[in-house]
Amino acid sequence: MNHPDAPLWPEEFAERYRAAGYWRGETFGQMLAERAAAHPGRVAVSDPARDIAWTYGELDQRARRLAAGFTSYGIGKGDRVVVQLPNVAEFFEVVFALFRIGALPVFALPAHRHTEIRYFCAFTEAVAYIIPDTRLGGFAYDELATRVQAEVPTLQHVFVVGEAGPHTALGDLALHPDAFAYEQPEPSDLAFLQLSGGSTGVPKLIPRTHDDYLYSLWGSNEICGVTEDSVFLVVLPAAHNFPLSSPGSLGTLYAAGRVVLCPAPDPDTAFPLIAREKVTLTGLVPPLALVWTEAAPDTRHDLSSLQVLLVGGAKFSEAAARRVGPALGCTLQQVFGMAEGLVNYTRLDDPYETIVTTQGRPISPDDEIRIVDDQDREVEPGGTGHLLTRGPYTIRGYWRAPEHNKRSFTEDGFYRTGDVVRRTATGHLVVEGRAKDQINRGGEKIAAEEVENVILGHPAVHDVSVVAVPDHYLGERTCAYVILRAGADPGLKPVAIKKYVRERGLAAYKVPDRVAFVHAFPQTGIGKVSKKDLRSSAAGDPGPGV
Ligand code: J2J
Repeated sequence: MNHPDAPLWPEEFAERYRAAGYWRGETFGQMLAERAAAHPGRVAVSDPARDIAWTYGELDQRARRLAAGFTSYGIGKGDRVVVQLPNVAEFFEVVFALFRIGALPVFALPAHRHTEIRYFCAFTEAVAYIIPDTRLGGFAYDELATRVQAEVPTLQHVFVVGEAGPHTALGDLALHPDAFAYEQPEPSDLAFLQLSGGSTGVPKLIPRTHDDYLYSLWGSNEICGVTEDSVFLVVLPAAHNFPLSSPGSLGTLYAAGRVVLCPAPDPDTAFPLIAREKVTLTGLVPPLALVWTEAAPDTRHDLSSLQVLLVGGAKFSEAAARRVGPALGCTLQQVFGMAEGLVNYTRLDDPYETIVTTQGRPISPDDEIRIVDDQDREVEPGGTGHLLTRGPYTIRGYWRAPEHNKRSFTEDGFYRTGDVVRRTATGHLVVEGRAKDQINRGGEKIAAEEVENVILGHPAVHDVSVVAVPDHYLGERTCAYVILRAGADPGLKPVAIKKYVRERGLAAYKVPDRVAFVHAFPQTGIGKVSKKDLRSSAAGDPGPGV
């Protein structure tokens, strides 16, 4: 299928995925309307910290009103809208309103700052940007928005959840649902743009359709046992692909279950909510899973409703995986997924050893997996190699990135995940490493090149290389090796580089944990910087630095 901004599935594949029943011809708007008709009085979304609980009927009504409001501002099908909201109920009102009118949410994370937001707005030619007020967001997003609006000519509107300040309050936007007619999207249309963890200078945008994403939701629901009795706690940032779709909040809404928003991920915030709301499943990155398993035995809160804990986003060590069941009294489900598509889960009824030692197997019988060597030749069964994948919910290309797509996809449409894996005899994947130039900081992905480009802007810096160093808690941390210019101020301290990165307005998690000044980088045989050698020297003695 051709789309002006994104390569989609060739027609023969689309036909196959429809015929197999994966693509059900639904849109998000229809899905919510159907749930609201079937279960009008059942609670869909609760935001206990703010005393909000909306039924399916209310959520659908709110999304329709907001859709009319957006339409009255001239926002419509295909328009991009950058959404940067914390875990608040309005996140769902906003995204379902945008889904309904076929406008594409661009899912920014609350941690993103000026550099990222300006890029998302400019690159997608966004017409609107949706933010929380300072009280809700804990950061002056309104000031950021004013600045970005002055820089990006397409950005006409800033809508605020809470106090409007100089912008427009989202609450003032809701109009009567019949006030405006709008064109609704087709199931094969794009639904939103998700962010890639990335390994390049600027983040890539992932175009997902209604058809493909909805399949990943109901496919996940079957595997994770999500039904209308499920209560899913959104602990990680709501817009991230994992808590959104694996099976996440949207999977739970698909099943007519209940979504509960957790404003912060620490046990002191989450455990009382689990007890009060009788949460049945949630998803965590490994460092949080460690904190939760440490805190659970001493808690006075009743966690017995919790049936399944999904852990993914980064490798969960076998030792940590073994601690989950005893500490939390629930079943661990490992998940190895990616916003580009492919999601693997251990199955709830897998043997215990499989659950604690593998990262699961794909959702779909039509998820094609190839494990190849550096020359794209399949490795021996059970061998370790690069993971390539293609299937009914894995993209065929990034949004407006034709050159990059030639490198990230094979000619026959397989996505090069950058992950190094092996497959067990049962078809489960074990993540053994990574070939992409990325740091996975406890599930938060950092493209080395993005940070390197920022550091290269420092007047005293001649060259820089950002690598991962092992960390007991996060799995990996970042270390920036910097070569200074010949005439650089000898009094310059490594900490000045961190400050510089922060001041460029990059998300805080991308600021290097450690900066070290060096005279040269180790080279590979062909004269390229050897990040492998840098990583091993960082893991050993990182030398002087901060
Ligand atoms: C090792 N590495 C993992 C795991 C992801 C569900 C779960 C996670 C994501 C996600 C997601 C891993 N062990 N269990 O979107 O729907 C690393 C791999 C992968 C990259 C994708 C979902 N689970 N990873 O983490 O797009 O390197 O999605 O390619 O943020 O995270 O990152 P992201």
